[in-house]
Amino acid sequence: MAACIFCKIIKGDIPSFKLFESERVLAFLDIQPLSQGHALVVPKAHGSKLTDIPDDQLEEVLPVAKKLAMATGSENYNILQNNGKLAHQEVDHVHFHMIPKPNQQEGLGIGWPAS
Ligand code: D5M
Repeated sequence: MAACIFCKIIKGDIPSFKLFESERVLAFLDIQPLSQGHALVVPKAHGSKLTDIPDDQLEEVLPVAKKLAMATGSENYNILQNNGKLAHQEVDHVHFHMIPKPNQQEGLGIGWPAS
């Protein structure tokens, strides 16, 4: 979709710090990170809501988020999707956040990229 910021990132028209890319999924660092390593895992198929995305386009999402989480070296993280305005979705292209929550004893790994 022409006006969609994540479609522009997927096309390479807007720069991003890429962490993982496959035919169906792109993962990159969030520009407004809630913690160091906050990543977004984005199905390349455009859709505003989770129900807009065909199941086969979602298959890789959780495994990729898991890989990214493992690459932080911490077992503490949130993986979440904000779906709809009331759920605080700001970008209308489905995406999943992987937000590390390391405690003070856990350093973040330097495992980027996690592929
Ligand atoms: O979260 C949308 C997220 O998208 C928010 O954390 C900022 C992030 N964002 C917005 N534009 C960019 C670009 N250009 N690069 C990287 N990250 C970006 P939501 O779940 O919709 O509230």
